[in-house]
Amino acid sequence: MKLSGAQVLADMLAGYGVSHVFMVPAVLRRTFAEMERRTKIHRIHCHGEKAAAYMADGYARASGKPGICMAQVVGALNLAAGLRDAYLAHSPVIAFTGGRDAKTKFRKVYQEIDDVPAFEPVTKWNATVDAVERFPDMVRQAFRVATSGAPGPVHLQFRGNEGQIDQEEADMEPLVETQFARVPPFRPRPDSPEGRNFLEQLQKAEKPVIIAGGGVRASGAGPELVALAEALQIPVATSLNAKDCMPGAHPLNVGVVGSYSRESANRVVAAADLVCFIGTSAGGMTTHAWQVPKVGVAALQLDIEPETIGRNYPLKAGLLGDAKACLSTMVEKCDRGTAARRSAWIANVKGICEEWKGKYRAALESDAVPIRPERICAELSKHVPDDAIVLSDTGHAGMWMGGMYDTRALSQSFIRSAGHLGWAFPAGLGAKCAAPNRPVVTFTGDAGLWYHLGEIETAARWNIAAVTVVNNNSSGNQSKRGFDRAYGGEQTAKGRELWTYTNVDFARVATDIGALGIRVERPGDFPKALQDALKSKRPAIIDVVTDIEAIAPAAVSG
Ligand SMILES: Cc1ncc(C[n+]2csc(CCOP(=O)(O)OP(=O)(O)O)c2C)c(N)n1
Repeated sequence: MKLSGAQVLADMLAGYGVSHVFMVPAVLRRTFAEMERRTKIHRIHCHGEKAAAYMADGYARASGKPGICMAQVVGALNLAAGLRDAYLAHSPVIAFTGGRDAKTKFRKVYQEIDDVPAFEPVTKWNATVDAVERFPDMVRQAFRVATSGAPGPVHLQFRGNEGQIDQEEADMEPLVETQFARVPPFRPRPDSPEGRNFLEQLQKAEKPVIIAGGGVRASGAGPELVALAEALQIPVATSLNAKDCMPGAHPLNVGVVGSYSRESANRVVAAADLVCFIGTSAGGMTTHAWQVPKVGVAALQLDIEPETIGRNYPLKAGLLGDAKACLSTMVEKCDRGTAARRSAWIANVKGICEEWKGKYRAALESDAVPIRPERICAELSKHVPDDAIVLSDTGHAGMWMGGMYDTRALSQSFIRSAGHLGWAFPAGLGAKCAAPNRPVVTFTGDAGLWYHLGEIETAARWNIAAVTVVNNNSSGNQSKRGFDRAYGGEQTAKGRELWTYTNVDFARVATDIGALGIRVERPGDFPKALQDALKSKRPAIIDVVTDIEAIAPAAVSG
């Protein structure tokens, strides 16, 4: 069949179930024309390539389907910068850029450099499409790599600064492998002596803890995680990335462990005699730089990626497989009678969790004005709907939400920035595109919102009805502690100019741009503001005026 590259690409994206693509023009223009003629794909054009990448990332993490973002040659590195969070978070984002043409390269072509190397550290696969006949196999491979194993970003550079190769024709078949249209394409389930040994070790332990990570989330293994924890009476700590894999209110959930964490989780993990890592690379954030748990603790690890198993903690047993498949086998095969040997440990764990609640109750219920961020988190725990997707920015936002926010049910999702300030607002817009029928609520600081403020216009133009809650303390006050340290105790008054901003009412800014803006100055007004924003079915910014002196508790090591 003679088809143009543009026709093949449009048909294949539609075939893989892509509903939105995110970009800054001009790239693959003929493909966009064919999308309009041949598909129902929405073409969301943004105010910056980094925001486009973050939207694709939010789309991917909310749905498990690859998120697509694009840039022409001069915007390519802006797009690459935006892939870094997806790479850190194992998010299946596929980036298309325009690139060099063999006929003109090395002649000082306008706007052109060799972009391909810059994509190398932020992708699982980084390739060029130089002949139009290659569109079908390269696009299929992009989806295969993005979704399989530990998922992650892929980059394809199309020949021509705007990817003009898409106008060329060849005999091509737009074949689609729907198995790779979402994560995970495979669910390996070993029924092996290793699997049995893994379960035995877990059952034998008297003071075990499970640390669940993003692999549990990607695998959709929350229900199986809860079932195993209940069957064997094992407490669960999650990484920040896996916070939604067990309801926060569940009596066996001790909270988020690591650096942006809850004290009870770090204390329980530090006291455990066996740590079972599931779907987590046991990296620096989740282990508070390998202090919680200490290296040397008896450990088990289950993961989909062989090279992750045992990388950071020597193991008593490792298991290669899909979290959902392996956990469901363990639920089937486990000996519930062994739970009794953990009753003293469970009582101890419950005491630690109660102590945490007692310690932070006053802050979580605080009526103080300016508002305490802990109170916003507590209100979100109570009032976001049962089917909501909640996103959090990084830095202080990650600390506040990691420690103080709880999901109520497995039907709620939680997605966090893997380290980039400013990620959450555009990612929330992408999440809303992926799940238009679910409420989306994003929590960010004002410094986080400033990064991509222009995307309020994108949200208004497309009526992407995500709600964004801004912890507005007119500063990036997470930096306060670090600058105090740098000044050798307490910073000078002038030192504050390193992390403070002017006081801006983001509700007014949002209203001017065409979104709904609500300013909240008293904590009691927050629930109604959230309800009004969700009911409006419009993009909304809730600007919450908070206390610049409020600093999140630092992680404990034991
Ligand atoms: C891309 C990027 N640059 C810098 C940082 C470092 N950083 C982390 S938190 C933060 C300030 C956060 O300010 P805001 O979002 O307003 O939250 P607040 O600390 O005021 O609660 C900065 C600069 C980062 N995480 N990512």
